[in-house]
Amino acid sequence: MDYMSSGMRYIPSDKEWDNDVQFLPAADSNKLEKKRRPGKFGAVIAVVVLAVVIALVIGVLVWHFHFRKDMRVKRMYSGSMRITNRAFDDVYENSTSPEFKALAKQVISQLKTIYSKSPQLSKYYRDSTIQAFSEGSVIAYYLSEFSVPVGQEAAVDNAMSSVETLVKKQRALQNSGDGLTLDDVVTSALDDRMSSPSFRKHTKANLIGHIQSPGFPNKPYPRNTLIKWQLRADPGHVLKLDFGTFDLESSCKSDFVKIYDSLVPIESLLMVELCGKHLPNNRLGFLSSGNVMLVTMATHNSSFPGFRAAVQLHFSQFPKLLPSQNDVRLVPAGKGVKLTFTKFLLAEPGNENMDCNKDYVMVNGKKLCGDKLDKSQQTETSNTNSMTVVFSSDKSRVDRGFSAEYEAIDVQNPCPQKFQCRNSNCIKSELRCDGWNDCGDMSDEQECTCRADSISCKNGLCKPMFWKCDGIDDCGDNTDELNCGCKSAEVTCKNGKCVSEKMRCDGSDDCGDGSDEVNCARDLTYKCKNNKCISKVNPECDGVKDCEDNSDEENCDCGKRAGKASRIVGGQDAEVGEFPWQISLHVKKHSHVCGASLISPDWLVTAAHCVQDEASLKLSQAGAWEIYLGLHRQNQLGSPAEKRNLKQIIPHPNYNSFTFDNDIALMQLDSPVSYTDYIRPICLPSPQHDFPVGEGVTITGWGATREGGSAATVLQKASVRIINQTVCNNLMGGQLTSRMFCAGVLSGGVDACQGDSGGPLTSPSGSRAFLAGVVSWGDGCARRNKPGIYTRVTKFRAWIKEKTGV
Ligand code: 4AZ
Repeated sequence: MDYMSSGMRYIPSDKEWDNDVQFLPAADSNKLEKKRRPGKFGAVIAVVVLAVVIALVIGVLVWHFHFRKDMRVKRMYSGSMRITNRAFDDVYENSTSPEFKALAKQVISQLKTIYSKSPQLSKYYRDSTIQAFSEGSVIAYYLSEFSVPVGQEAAVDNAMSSVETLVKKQRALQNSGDGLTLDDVVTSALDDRMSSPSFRKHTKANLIGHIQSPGFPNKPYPRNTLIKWQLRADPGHVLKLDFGTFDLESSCKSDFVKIYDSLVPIESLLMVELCGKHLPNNRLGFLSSGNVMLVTMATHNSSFPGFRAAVQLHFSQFPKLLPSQNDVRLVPAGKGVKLTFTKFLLAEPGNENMDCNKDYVMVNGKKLCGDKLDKSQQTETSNTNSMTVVFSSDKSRVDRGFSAEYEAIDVQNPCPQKFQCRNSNCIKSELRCDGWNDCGDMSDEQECTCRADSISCKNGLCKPMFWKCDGIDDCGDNTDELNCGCKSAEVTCKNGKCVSEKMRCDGSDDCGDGSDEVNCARDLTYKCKNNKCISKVNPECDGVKDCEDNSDEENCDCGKRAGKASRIVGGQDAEVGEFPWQISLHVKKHSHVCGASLISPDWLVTAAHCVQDEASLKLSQAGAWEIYLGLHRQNQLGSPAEKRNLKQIIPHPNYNSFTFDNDIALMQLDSPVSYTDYIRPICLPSPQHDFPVGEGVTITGWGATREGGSAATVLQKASVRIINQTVCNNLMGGQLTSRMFCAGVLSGGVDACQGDSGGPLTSPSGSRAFLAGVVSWGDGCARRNKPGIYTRVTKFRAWIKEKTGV
C-alpha cells in the first residue's frame, strides 16, 4: 500500500534513518559545543527568572493564608415565622403602608436579636428584608442576608437550621409587653436568583385569575429566566391552582415550575416540582393550606410552549392555628361507616419504610402514609357508627394530603344492590363474573356460575364468549382455547360452534350468537386497482384472488415471520425474530427513544411526536437519528441487527402537538435493508381494513415496564384488545379523534408506555400481521379504565402511498 496517498502518517524506523540519512562531520567541533553552553548573560537571566518564580509562589501563599480567609460570599436564606400575638389586618398586604413598615421594622429587629444569640450567625449577619405578611395570626416572610467566609457556608447553614431553638429560648426569656411572640420558624438556604422581585396577585371571590409563562400561547417561553408569582386570597380562604396546558422540558434539572405553600421559596414548604408535558386529561390541580401560594418557574437552555393556570379561591374548611381540631360527623346509630380514599398524597422522606412516623392518616388505629395505597387500603369499614380518622402532619414537609368519602352503611348489608368484594369494595352486581377483575382482588371472579354468554373455564372463572378460540389463553388454564378446530370449509363462531362457510353473511343467525353475520356490511368494500369494488372483509393478502386484476394479492411480501408463529401472551419477552418489523430509534449519542415499524426495504412508520424538536435535540432532522433493525436486546446492537442512518423524515403535516391528532411520521433509510429472519416488513392495511372491537392484538417495544419506570432491555410483547370507540372516548374525557383508537385491558396492568411510542400495534389476519396502529399516547400507563391510544393507520394509507410509494 502507498502510505502517503493512503493518508497514513509515515513513521520511519531508526534503521531506515541509518540507511538514508548521513550526518556531516562538524568543521569546528569546539564552536559547535560552545553555542550550546550558557554564557554569563544566560546565568543572569536564569537567576532573575528563578527569583520571579519564588516571589510569585510566596505571593500566592500569602494571599491564600492571609487574605483568602477573608474572602466572603453572599448567602441568602428565606424564612417564615408566625407572630402569635398580632392579628392580621388587610393593610399588612400593602408593603408601602405605615402599618406594614412598622411591623416589618419590629420583625427585622427581632431577627437581629435572634441571630445575635448564635456566634456563627452574629458574625456574618448583614440584614433582613420582609417580603410579605399573611394571615394566621400574622405570618411574616423574610429574606436574611449573610456574608460568609469561603468554607464556612455549611456551618452557617447548620446554625440557621437551629434558629427555631433560638426563638424558643428567646420566647422563654421574653417579658410580656410589646415584643413580638414568635413561633413556627422555618428557613432554608436560597438560590440568590430567587431573591428577585415577584409578580403579586390577589384573587377575590367569584373571580378566576390566570398566570402563564412568558409568551404563552403565542411563543415558547424564553431561556435562562426565573419568574415568581406570589398569590394571595382573602383571609379565611385557600387558593386553588389549576393548570390547563403544561408543556415544559422533560427534565426538571433544566426547566421546572415549583409550587410552595408559602410566599417565599422555603424548601420544606415545597408542594410540588413539575416539568415535562402533562396532557389536558391529566389535570394538575393544587390547593394551598392557607391563603398564600408561591409559584416559581426556572428555565435554562430550552424553550417549550410553557403553561397557563387558573387561580381561584375557596373557603378554607379548616381554621388555621388550632394545634388539633376535632371535626365530628354523625352517622346514625345502628349503622356502620365506610371510608373510601379518593386521593392520597402523604409522601415524606423518611416515611418510605411505611412505619408512618412522620405524616400519616390513622383510621381506627391503623396508620396509612406515602403516596400509593394498594386496593385493600383504599377502603376502610367499621361495624359500628363510629370511625376515628386522625390526620397528623409534622413540621418537616408539606404534601398535598388526602381526600376521602364516607358513607353510612348497613352492617348486615354493606353493599346494598351491589356485590361486596373481599377487600370491602362494592361493585355493580353486573360486574360479577364478567371476566374482568373489577374488585382488584379477583373476588368478583371467583365461585362463579357462568352466564350463558360466557365461557366456563375449568378453574371456575368466566370469560366473555367472544374470547373463545381467539388464540389467547384468557382462562389461564387454556380451557377457552380447547375444541376450537372447525373443518376447513367451516367458520368458527364466537361461541365456539362451527358452521358452514356458505352460511356466513347469508342473513340468518346460524351460529346462534350472530357472529356469522357480523362484518358483512356492504360499506366494507375493497377497491381493486382497476377501481372495481368487492364486498369482502379484509381481502388483501389473504391468499385468495378476489380482484379480477389480482391487485388484492399484490405487494404481499409482508407480515410474516421467518420461523414458526409463536403464541401471544401478555407482558413478556418477545422471541428472537417474532416481530421482525419492530425498529428501535436511537437518538445519536443517546439510547433508544422510540419504536417504529418497517414497511418496505427503506421506509418506516413511526409517531410524529417522536420527531418533534426538543431543546438542543433537533429530532425533526434526519441526522439526529440512528436506526436499528432486527434488534432484540438493547445491549446487543451488533449482528444480526443492522444499523442505518436516515435520508429523510416526513411528519404528518396535520400533526397537532396539543391533541396528538394525526400522530404519524415516515422515515426513509439512507440505504435499503435486505430482508432476513430478523428483518421483515409488516403489512399495511387498506383504508377499509376492519379491525373489530374485542379483537386480540399485540403491542411491542422496549419502553418502560411500568409507569415512571425504566426501559426494557429485551423487546417486550403484550396482548391487548381493541376497545369500542365511544366507550373509550368517554373514558378519555372526549379527547379521541377519528384518527385515534384505543386498545388495552380495561382492568389495568397491560399497556404501552413511555419509549414504546411510534412502535407497532400488530393485528393478525390469517397468517399475516397488519399494522393496525402506532403507539401514540395515554393517561399514564396500564391504569384501570385508561387504555392506550393508537394512531389509526387505515386513515393514513393513501398518505403513506403518496409519500413512499409503498
Ligand atoms: C409515551 O410517553 C407513552 N399508555 C406511550 C404510550 C402510553 C403512554 C405514554 C400509553 O411514550
